[in-house]
Order: sequence, then structure tokens, then C-alpha cells
Amino acid sequence: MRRIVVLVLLIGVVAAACGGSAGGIEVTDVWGRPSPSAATNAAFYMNITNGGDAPDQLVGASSPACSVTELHEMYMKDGGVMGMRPVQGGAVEIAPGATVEFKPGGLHVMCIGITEELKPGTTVPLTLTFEQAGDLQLEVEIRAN
Ligand SMILES: [Cu+2]
Repeated sequence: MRRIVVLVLLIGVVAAACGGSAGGIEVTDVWGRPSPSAATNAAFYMNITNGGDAPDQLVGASSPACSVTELHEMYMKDGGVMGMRPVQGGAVEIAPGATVEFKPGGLHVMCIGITEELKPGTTVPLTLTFEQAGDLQLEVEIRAN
């Protein structure tokens, strides 16, 4: 039992470099665009895979780089203009065996009120909270456009 715990901890440390996993949930390719502190908002993207047998839900996110963090989606407004809004019900369902992509033009983690400049080549901490898997600590890679 003890050996398993140590192994899980080690995997967690290695995976934390760019993604992470917990309770069948695996998060990879976590990234965001650079943003000067003068800009007020940013968006973070990632892939979330549910390798478990039961559905899970992403219910929240937080980062010290953001005053407020929300789960957002893009949608088509009347007149064919794209807008964004908080996801319905405040949660994103991750079905067993499914991968949900958070990407430009779709789902994203909205970082409202950037507290520090997001510089290319740096990372910022991000915690994703899942209903079943719990909290997952990640690092967001700030990638140059
Ligand atoms: Cu948004």
C-alpha cells in the first residue's frame, strides 16, 4: 500500500510539469497566451480526458494569476457575432472515455483581472476542481503567439 502511495506521488510530481491526473481524470496541454498586465483578462486552454468508468464534472478553477476565474464557452450571438458566457450550470461534464478540449473559439478557463504579466516561456499555477476527482494542481504554459 505504501509503495503505491509513493508511486502515485511520484507520478504526480512528474506530470505537474505540464499537466496532471487524479481519479481517472487526466489534464494535458495546459496553455495560455501572453498578456501584459494592462490587459484585464486572459483565457487558459487544455485537454481533459476521463479515463475512468464514471462521469465527472469540472466544477471550478482558480489561479493566483487571476482575480476571478470562471469556466466559459464561446457561442453565436444574434447577428452572427461570437460572444462568451459562463458555462451552463457552472460545470463541464467529462463523460467516461471522453476528452473535452478547451481551445480558442470554444470552452476556456476565463482569467478575469490578471494580477501579473503573463510572459512567454513562463508558467502560472492553475487549480482545476472536479466533482469526483477533486482538486488538480496544474501549471499553465504561457506560449508566444
Ligand atoms: Cu471567457
